[in-house]
Amino acid sequence: MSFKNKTLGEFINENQHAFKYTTGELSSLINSIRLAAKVVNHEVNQAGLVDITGAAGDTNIQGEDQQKLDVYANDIFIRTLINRNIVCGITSEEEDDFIVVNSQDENHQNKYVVLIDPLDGSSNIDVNVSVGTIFSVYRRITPIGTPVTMDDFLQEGRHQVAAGYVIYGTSTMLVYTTGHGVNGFTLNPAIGTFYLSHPDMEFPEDGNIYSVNEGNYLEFPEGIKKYIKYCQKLEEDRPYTSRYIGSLASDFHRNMIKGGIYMYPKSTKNPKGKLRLLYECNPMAFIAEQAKGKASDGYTRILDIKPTELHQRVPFICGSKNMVEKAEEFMKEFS
Ligand code: AHM
Ligand code: MG
Repeated sequence: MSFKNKTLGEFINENQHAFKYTTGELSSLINSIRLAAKVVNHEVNQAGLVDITGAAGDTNIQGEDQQKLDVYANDIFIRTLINRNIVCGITSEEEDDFIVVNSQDENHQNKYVVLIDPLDGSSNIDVNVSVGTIFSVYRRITPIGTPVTMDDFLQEGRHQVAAGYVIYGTSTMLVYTTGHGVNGFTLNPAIGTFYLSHPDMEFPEDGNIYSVNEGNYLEFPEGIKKYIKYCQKLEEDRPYTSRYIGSLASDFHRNMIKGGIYMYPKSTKNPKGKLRLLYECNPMAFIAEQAKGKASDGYTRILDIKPTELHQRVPFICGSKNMVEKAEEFMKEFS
């Protein structure tokens, strides 16, 4: 990456015209997420200092309560989106219910809703492993001028107009799509600017990485067990390897670059799967399809599932097209 690379701000401006509703609202929205991501990144990078500066739940030197990072990230994203007056509603993995946002004139004129998992994989923070933010954007379906309703949030994933993730890792990256391919931007922390580092990202059609929490193996459906055994069987076309971070954005990101499959099937412990359809699976599925990959619950395309509740969980299989199709074959035959 050099200073010849485009910045995220330049990229957003240049690609605004490619979006069918060209009011600039979606660009402002992505810009707000970019800003909030930088603020959260700064805080996540301080996490290792917690023993020195005080743990979450403690009171800091100014007498303010220190927040847990996931609560902090939630506040930052929600406040940034509300303050910039560009969305009509927000729902978050950290909130029980959706938030109705009034535009400045209190007239509910904005068109977009944002669904967000502000700090996914947050149990990894204590051990200095990457965490992420995952976001998803839809156009409201209820009339402009009225408050948003649950229907605006419970849209099938195929109606997303944008989705993306941020990884707070060895480098901080923002990867997103507005339905015209997937592009990745890396933060230069010295100057606080994201640069286009990964243009036109695509999953290789095939891969050799499978990512799953094998601690739950005995509880998995038969089709998944058989697929895992298939991955482990050493044959000429299958020198597979297992990689699992336990932080969805990072596992997905690695698999998109190298070729692989991520699975969070249902199990006795999580009878519907663990991951949330609205905050985790739909945005990742949209990005995966835009990057020529696939995402399914084992039988059905994730983006075609009609959500019935905000915090709904679904089994999730996502990654290189041929690998996901193979896992689906095993599900059809054995589960
Ligand atoms: P969270 O939303 O509570 O952080 O859980 C989601 C995370 C994903 O990032 C990750 O892929 C998965 O949970 C790991 O779960 P497990 O520890 O059960 O393997
Ligand atoms: Mg999560």
